[in-house]
Amino acid sequence: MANPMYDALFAPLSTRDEPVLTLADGSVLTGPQLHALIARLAGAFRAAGAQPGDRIAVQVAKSPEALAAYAATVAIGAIFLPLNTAYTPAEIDYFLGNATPRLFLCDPARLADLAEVAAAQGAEVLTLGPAGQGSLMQLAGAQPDQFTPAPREPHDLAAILYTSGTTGRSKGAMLSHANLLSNAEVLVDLWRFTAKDVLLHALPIFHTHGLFVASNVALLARSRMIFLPGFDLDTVLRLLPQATALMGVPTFYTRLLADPRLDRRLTAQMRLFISGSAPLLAETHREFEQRTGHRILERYGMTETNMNTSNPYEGDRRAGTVGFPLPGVELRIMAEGTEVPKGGVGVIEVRGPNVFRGYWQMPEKTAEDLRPDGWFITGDLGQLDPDGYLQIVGRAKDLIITGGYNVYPKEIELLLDALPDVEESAVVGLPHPDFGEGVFAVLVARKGASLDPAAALAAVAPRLARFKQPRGAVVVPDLPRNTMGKVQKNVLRQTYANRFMA
Ligand code: MCA
Ligand code: AMP
Repeated sequence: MANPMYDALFAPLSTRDEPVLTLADGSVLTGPQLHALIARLAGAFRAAGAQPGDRIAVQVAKSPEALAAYAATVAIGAIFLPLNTAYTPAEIDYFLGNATPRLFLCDPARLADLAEVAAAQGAEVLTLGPAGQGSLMQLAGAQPDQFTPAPREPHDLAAILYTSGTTGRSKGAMLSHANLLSNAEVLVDLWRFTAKDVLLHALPIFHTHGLFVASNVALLARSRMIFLPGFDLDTVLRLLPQATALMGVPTFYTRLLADPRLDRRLTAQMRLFISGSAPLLAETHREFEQRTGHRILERYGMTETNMNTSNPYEGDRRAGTVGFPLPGVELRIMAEGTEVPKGGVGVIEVRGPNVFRGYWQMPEKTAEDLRPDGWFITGDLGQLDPDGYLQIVGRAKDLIITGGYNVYPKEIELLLDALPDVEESAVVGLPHPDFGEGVFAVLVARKGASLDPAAALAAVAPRLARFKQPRGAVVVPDLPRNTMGKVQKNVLRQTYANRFMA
């Protein structure tokens, strides 16, 4: 019986008798070793009571065991639910309450903070630390290193990834085996990944970019991965000469460019540099080419859709554009209910086998964004140039992208507005030299209250992952509004534009 993702991505490991993961310290895991690890974790999940269709929520450091936990979840026919390691217990409480997972896997060092949250939401806790310590591996130790995967249909769910909502509550994007696999197949082909490639993997594996774009593509193409716990500049520079491909967010590229060690010699054997998750400045694209001779390939995706467009592998990789729709993906630019003529600006909509199956238990939210005929409304503003290259020119949604992580202002505004001395607030993204955009709060004090901006930020900090916390704030008498009474965030962005630029 078939299990589409297991069969395509993980079953082949059993016969790849070669290193498939190289770690930062130079140690390796061969295909059969990783395959056996997946089998033992699958056995452990089953022993802990997980059934096909159950959610398994995971908030752990990146490691081979964490990657194997993803594979093992797929193997038992359950649904993988990865969570940013920066999330606080208050944030985790929401995800567990909404997704009602059977199991919650967390770092043993955070067990004291999270056990109560998990118990309140009815999830059983297992632990996994960065070095493989914790109860999961203890349970796995007693399991066989062979495993028969649970049968799954292509439309069955393989993962739920949460993406923030404009109302401030995150929505779980339901992704099927067919969604994920079809996208990986297209990308392997388009970007020419083969068994000769070595992917320098420095992204987190709790979001689409590192988990599905990077890991799925490498596994499907049987490429080796240099699997790093995160983006450490010195380590990446040291290991670049051993790699053929890198996938990163724009911050990776600006940090690399800021280091004089980046040059043609260091990147001579590289085949491909890919950027996505946030806009890559045309200037970064040009500087990178001048310094290394490589033209970065920029692509565009979303949690709900995986990848939608890509610059060409062969042909002109145009700075400031995200290229063409992927094979099998339809794309249109819409304004006021109709498709705009080529060259016009409107909201990007996409349709194809990559488009998700809706938001977990939120049919109204699904109906707002996913049309009955399959078109998904991205909320990004785009424009097609005469040659058909897509340019992202803005966002119809109120969203900040900082270092590749999405922050929805509404979530932070709700917390700030609830403070006793705050009358109202507006949170905006301002140009930031390292993260592209930095989070900034504009506050209005309640009548008669004396409001200290730093104290206000400190008060909301415990409920927000560090990357969501505003890095600056001001108190103003009033927020600028248009004639409809809507806060003019564009005016705030202009007024404070240089706040983070030294
Ligand atoms: C860390 N910090 C951040 C961020 N990351 N603050 C704002 N934005 C961030 N992205 C905080 C740290 O907690 C720390 O706080 C301070 O900033 C400095 O941290 P630093 O050591 O410089 O950060 P880092 O650990 O080096 O991380 C930066 C990073 C990382 C490498 C850019 O954020 C990262 O790996 N980003 C990739 C995100 C990603 O994978 N996105 C894909 C989403 P303190 O001040 O307390 O010290 S998927 C997606 O978007 C779609 C589908 C797509 O198209 O791909
Ligand atoms: P996520 O919530 O992680 O799914 O983020 C998806 C959003 O990231 C998209 O809707 C875009 O706004 C943004 N994004 C992804 N890739 C790019 C890119 N290459 N250029 C500009 N924005 C991007």
